[in-house]
Amino acid sequence: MYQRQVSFDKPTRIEDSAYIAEGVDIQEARNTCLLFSPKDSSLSSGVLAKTLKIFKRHDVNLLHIESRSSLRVPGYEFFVECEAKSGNLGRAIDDLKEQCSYFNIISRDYKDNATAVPWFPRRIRDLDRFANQILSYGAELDSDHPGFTDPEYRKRRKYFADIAYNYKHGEPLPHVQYSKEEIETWGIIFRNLTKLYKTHACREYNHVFPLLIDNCGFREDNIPQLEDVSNFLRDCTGFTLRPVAGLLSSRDFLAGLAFRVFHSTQYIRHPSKPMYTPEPDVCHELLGHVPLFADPAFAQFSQEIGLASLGAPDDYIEKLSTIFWFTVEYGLCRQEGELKAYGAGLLSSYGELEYCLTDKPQLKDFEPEVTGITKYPITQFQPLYYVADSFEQAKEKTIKFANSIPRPFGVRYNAYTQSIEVLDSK
Ligand code: HBI
Ligand code: NLE
Ligand code: FE
Repeated sequence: MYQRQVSFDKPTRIEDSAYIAEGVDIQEARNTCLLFSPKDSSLSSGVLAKTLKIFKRHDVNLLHIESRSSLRVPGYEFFVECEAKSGNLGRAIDDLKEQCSYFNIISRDYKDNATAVPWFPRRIRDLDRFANQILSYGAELDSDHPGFTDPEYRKRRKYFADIAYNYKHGEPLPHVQYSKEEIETWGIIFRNLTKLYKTHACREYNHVFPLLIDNCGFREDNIPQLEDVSNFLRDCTGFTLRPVAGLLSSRDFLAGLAFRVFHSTQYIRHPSKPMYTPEPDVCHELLGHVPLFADPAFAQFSQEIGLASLGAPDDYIEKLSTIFWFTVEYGLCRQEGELKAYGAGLLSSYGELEYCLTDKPQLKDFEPEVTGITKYPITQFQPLYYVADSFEQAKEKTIKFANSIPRPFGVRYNAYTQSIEVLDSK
C-alpha cells in the first residue's frame, strides 16, 4: 500500500510527537487522532493545504500527519494526530466534517461520542501514560487483603508502587533488595512449584525453565531482578517487562501486549498466604508468565490479543480480557494425550496447579466466541478451564475472532520503530 509521511510545523521531529511540553497537563496533552478523506481529494489540487488551514484557524496543534491513497473512497486519506483545547478541537472537527467524505476520530473521550474510536498508544513510549491510571495504589489495600493490618507490608507495597509510578520507557528496570522474609516466601513457592512442573506444566514451560535458572538467577534463595529477566526475554522473543504499580484497566494492560511489553508487578504476596493469591505479584509474573513469553508461538499469540484490543469497543475489550483470562492466565492444553497447564495463574499457585489437573474442575475446548463470554470468579480456584490443542491453534482461532471486531482500520506493529501503523484496510 502506498503510504508516506509529511513532516509538519511543530514539533519538528515527527517521532517526538508524544512529547509533552513542560507544564502541560498530561490529560490535556493526550492526543486525538483523526482519519479522514476530503471530498474530491487529490494532493495536487491543494485540498490538503485547504484542510490544514482549518486546524490553524481553530488553534489545533498538529503533531503528526500521514497521507495515503484511500481504499475506501477515491482520492486520499489523511491520518492526523493533534492536540488542542477540547472546544477548539470540536469546532475544527465540525468544519472538517463538512469537507470530508469519510471521517473518523480516535480519542480518549470516545464514551461521549458514539462513532469515535477509543484512544490507544501508537509508540512504545506512550505506555508511560498508563503509570498514573492504575486501579488502586500501593499501600491502599482492601480490608480483606491479608496485608491490610500489617504496617510493614503496606510500607513495602508503597515502596514498590512508587518505583513503578516513576518509571519511564527506556530506563533500566530498577533493581530491588528483597528482605529475608520476602525471599523466604519466594522460597516456599519456588520449592513447591518446582516439584509439580515436571508433571503439570506444558512442554514449552519445562523447556524454558532451566534457561531461567542458568541465566536469570531463578533459585529458591533468590528473587530474580526484573531487569535480568526482561533482557533474557528480549533475546528470546522481543518481549520486555515494565514495572507496574498495581492493576491496570484491561484496555491499558492488553495494549502493552501489542508492543510485546508485559506490565509486571515487583512486590511479593503477603507471607501468610503463599499457596494462592488473587492478586498478581512477582511470583506470579516470574514463575507464571515469564517462561511462556520466551516461547515464540506463545509470544505471538499474546501479541495478537494485544493488537486486537487497540481501539476496540468496550464490549470487545471485555471479551478479549476474558479470552486472556482463560488462556494466558488459566489455560490448559493437551500434549501427547495428557492435560498440561500453560496459564500463568496456575503455574504460580501450587494450590491451584495441583487442583487443575484433578477431576474436580469442568473442562471445555477453547473456542474464542464462547470462551469470551464466560463468567469466572477471580478470588478462588477456577471451576472451569478451557483446553487448547496448541498455541498455534489458539492463535489462529483468536486471530479469526479478532477479525470480527468492528474497527474502521487495521493495525500492524512495526518492530523497527516500535510503533503501531494504522492502516486503512484490514
Ligand atoms: N493489570 N498489572 C496488571 N496485571 C494483570 O495481570 C492485569 C492487569 N489488568 C487487567 C488484567 N490483568 C486482566 O484482568 C485482563 O483484563 C487483561
Ligand atoms: N492465583 C495466582 C497465584 O497465587 O499465584 C495469581 C493469579 C493472578 C491473576
Ligand atoms: Fe497474570
